[in-house]
Amino acid sequence: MRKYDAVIFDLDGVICSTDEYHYLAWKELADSLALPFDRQYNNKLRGVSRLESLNLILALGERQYSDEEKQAMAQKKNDTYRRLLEKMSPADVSDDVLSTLNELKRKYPLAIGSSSRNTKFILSRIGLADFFDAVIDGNDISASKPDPEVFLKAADALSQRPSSCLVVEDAAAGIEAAVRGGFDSAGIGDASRLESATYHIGRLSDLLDIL
Ligand code: B16
Ligand code: MG
Repeated sequence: MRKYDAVIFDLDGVICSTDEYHYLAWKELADSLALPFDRQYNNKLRGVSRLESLNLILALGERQYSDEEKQAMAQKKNDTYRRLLEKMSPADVSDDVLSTLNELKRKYPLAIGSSSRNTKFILSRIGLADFFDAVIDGNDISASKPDPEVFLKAADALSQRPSSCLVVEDAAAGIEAAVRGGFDSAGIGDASRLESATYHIGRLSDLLDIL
């Protein structure tokens, strides 16, 4: 008997990598504010929403900003980020990821559960706009990871209970969201070192040993 009936994938860091583009866009903003933002600090922003990411960056300085100022900064960062995303293409999906997705699609309904409000744009850039059975992203939720809302909505969209779905995540906030939502999880990348993840995988095709 199989253990899971559906798979929910995080996008950034699992299906493709936009980390560097997030970093470059935040770095441009942080430099303009003379804040000491670097690649290591950028790791803290993984899986976290845009506004929460901005708050973490602004916490590197002393100054307080109004909500309007923060909205303008987040918009500026996103404009830079979107310009960088234009460079993405289907070549940004590795052979390992693509073959694993195709193999799993023959057996399971598949969903995306991402904090990113740019999810649909990224999926179209990488040639996967119509691939998934459900896509729940930052535009569909009121609380971002580590809140489980994004995964609960993805399970619901697939008409599945959380206990029937496996969540695949690269970020600590995403694994915590899975645990809080009652999902088993497979941690990849940074999340492969987290004890709270149910499985620890080195590459996406390792899922084929679990599913
Ligand atoms: P946006 P995921 C997350 O995507 C990223 O990991 C995180 O770094 C980013 O701040 C967040 O999306 C919001 O992205 O500014 O595009 O709305 O890992 O949940 O797929
Ligand atoms: Mg991620």
